[in-house]
Amino acid sequence: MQQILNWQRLSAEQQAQALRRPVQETSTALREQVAAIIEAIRERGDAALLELTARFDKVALSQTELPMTRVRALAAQAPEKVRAAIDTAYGNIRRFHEAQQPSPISIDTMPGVRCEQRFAPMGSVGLYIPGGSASLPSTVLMLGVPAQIANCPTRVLMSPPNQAGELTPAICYAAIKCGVTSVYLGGGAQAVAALAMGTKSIPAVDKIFGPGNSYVTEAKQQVSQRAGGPAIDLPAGPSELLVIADDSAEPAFVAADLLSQAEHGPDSQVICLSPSVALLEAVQKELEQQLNALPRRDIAAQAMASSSLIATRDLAEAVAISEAYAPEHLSIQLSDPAQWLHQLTRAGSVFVGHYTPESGGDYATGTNHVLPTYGFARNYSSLGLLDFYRRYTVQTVTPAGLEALGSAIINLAEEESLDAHSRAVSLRLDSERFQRDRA
Ligand code: HSO
Ligand code: ZN
Repeated sequence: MQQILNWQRLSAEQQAQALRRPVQETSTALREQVAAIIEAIRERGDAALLELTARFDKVALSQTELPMTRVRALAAQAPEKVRAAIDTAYGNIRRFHEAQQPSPISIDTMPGVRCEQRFAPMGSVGLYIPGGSASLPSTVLMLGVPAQIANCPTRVLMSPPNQAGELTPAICYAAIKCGVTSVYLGGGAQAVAALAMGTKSIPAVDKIFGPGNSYVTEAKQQVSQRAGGPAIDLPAGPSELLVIADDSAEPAFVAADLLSQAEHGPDSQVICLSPSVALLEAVQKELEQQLNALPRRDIAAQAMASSSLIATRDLAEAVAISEAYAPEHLSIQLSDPAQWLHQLTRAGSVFVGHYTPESGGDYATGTNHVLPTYGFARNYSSLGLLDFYRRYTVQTVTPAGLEALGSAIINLAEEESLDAHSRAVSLRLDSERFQRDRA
């Protein structure tokens, strides 16, 4: 049975232990293995990718591409129920992300000096969809919809093949809805390397998006550090959920939410904080009952081993713990959630009240489920439309503007002993052309 800890009675070391995230594998061995895979793809491209797919995914493919004609045919096989669900999720994700459209800015910082901020879509994006124990059409939507709204011209999807050497109808249906431009088969570090450097069949992309295991994460880090390498979205890690609940919470709802994240993987972490020991005891009972009924109970049980139920002095203490932990998902099942919401900013995504299950955000409310984990909610943002754009600036100075600004530029250039900088101004101000144009 899940233990209940009393925060006030724990030593500082025990408190840290209760919130310690499961160690992520970042050994030298992992780094070297990933570097070798990247090198193999760089040297031998498609041939290496096909070999690694045969070795790791146990599928012998004759080509890396899943042609769009085949993607369309597979999409047509998706059951009606699945298509309708994807349609609903797609609509909400689209509405929420369309509202995030950035507006260009243009202001005169002083007369004759105009500054602009503009946005341009990433030219080509690689959308990586992990394989593993669950197929994730929802992740296709979370990456594909913003890429489609931003109108990135090249939108490449890559995912490890199933045993038939293809992708599931649901993944294909979601890919078609998002207007993915091409689909390639491959997973792990080798897929990331192929997207980063390109092969004969796969185009190199400007930015790679998507969650994955420790190999994928390490590969994304390594390729982004190469000269001319792609940008990457955010450091992804195992899924997390922190619930803050009071006496008004429904123990069965809380337990169900905790288990929904625990079932992702043995390294997922879930935490429940409450000032009510009675509530925690009821959650504890519910966890036991609900866990036994789950097909993925073995995975969830392993995750529960590094998870905790914690009794806090009051809600303010629970809020402080959550802010320090910075969870990927934060659920507040409280009688007056609005009272606490404004204090809770360090989370990837917040789920408010008794009727907002965390799985709602995973699939269909409209928010993005690609979120900072592992404490990165402290200093990284949730994935959104802006991540599919580059932001850049433009400035235009008129003769009158340069006359007004000139001395500031010249004096700063002199302070920095950069003569050519200063001359680029004085030469203009002293020119005959300036005398003519100023008039
Ligand atoms: N909770 C996961 C996303 C997901 N859940 C996909 C189900 N499918 C990370 O936010
Ligand atoms: Zn989930």
